[in-house]
Formats: sequence, structure tokens, C-alpha cells
Amino acid sequence: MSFINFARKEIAFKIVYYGPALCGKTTNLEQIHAAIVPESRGEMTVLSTQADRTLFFDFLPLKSEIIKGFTSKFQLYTVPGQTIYRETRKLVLRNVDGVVFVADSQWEKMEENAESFQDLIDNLAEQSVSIDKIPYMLQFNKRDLSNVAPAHYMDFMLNQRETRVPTMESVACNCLGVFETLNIMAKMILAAFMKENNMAMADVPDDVCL
Ligand SMILES: Nc1nc2c(ncn2[C@@H]2O[C@H](COP(=O)(O)OP(=O)(O)O)[C@@H](O)[C@H]2O)c(=O)[nH]1
Ligand SMILES: [Mg+2]
Repeated sequence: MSFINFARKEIAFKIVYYGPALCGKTTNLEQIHAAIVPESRGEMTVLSTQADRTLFFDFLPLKSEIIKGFTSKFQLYTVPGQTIYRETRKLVLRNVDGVVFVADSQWEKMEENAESFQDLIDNLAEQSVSIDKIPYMLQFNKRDLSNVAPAHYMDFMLNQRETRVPTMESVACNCLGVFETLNIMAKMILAAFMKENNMAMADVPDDVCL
């Protein structure tokens, strides 16, 4: 659910990068933060509760007036992947507009991917949100490693719900697929917002973010 500030004519969209521990969520955010000019982005902030770390920053898209009359901005969050931080993940998912599920492509991580995806579904359901009703996509990360599962296998594992969602292969540490992912996600969120508010989609640029 996007946050609209009518007084300031601002809309904020919240994107959460979700996935198992060490899959590359933080790396995605670091790459994006590093590539956006300082004038268009906020500080990278660590929201810490005791031992876990949640990263956050916001930024303006390339064309900030995508929604007529409003400045839109995107807020990016990562969650700590370890099982024990379930409560933090639930908190971070509150009022989310879109989820990038980052899966680790290594064969030995397939079970963790599936568990984390189920954890996402459950945590959203606890907030009465069905994953099938919000924009989300899959990023298959670490494609540079030699022990990776084929993308079609990962698709078979993780992309079996009502509607098939977009996927993107990536090597986040080399910034491959990182902005492609973000642009797809941003466009999905904007499309959902415009549909909800009966607005025309015509003037959404191809590359929203970079
Ligand atoms: N080989 C490889 N390593 C990656 C890739 N993306 C991230 N990493 C590394 O994986 C480790 C965990 O990444 P991090 O972003 O902290 O994972 P997080 O726990 O999901 O936030 C770090 O050492 C990253 O440099 C990738 O595409 N390929
Ligand atoms: Mg992290």
C-alpha cells in the first residue's frame, strides 16, 4: 500500500528484497545505491534491532513525476534472512508495495529458497495480504557460480502460483541484472497503482530507475 502525502504531493512506494540468508539482497541494494547520483538518493541506513540488520534507503526515479502532479519515490528495504529474525521480516513487510524475491542459484540452496519463499507467503498472509495480489518477481542470483541450478528448474520450484511472475537472472556483485530487476519491479508497482486508481499507463518510461 503506497504512502501518499497530499500536502507534499508525494507518493512513496515500498519495495522489499526478500530471500534466504546470503543470497545477495544487501548486494543488490549496495549496487543500486552506488549507481544513483547523490542528489537523487537518501543515505543508506541500517535499522538495527539487537543483532539483526535491516538496510534501507530511498531514491527518486529518473523521471520523478511519473504519476501526474506527484513526485514519486521508491523506498528499498532488505530483511535479515536468518530464521530467527522472523519478527523483523514481518515488520519490514508491513505496507509493502512490491517484493523482489532473491533466490540463491546454487543447488544446495534450493531448500532454503523454498523455505524462505514459504516464509514470505506466511508472513504476508498474517497481515491478510495474499502474495498473488501484490506485485512480486523472482531474481535468480549468483549465476556466475559453477554449481547453479538451471533457471527453468528454479522457475519450476518457485514460480508455480496462480500467475507466473517475471524472473531475472543476475550476478548482483557485478551489477548484472540488478537494474533490470529494479526496473521490472518499479513498472509492476506503477502499473498496479495506476490500475487501482484508474489511471492510464501510457507515459511510464521503459527504464524507470536507471
Ligand atoms: N559469486 C557471487 N557472489 C555474490 C553474488 N551476489 C552476492 N554475492 C556475495 O554473497 C555474499 C552475501 O551477499 P549479501 O548481499 O550480504 O547477502 P544477503 O544476506 O542476502 O544480504 C557476499 O559475500 C556477496 O559478495 C553473486 O551474484 N555471485
Ligand atoms: Mg543482508
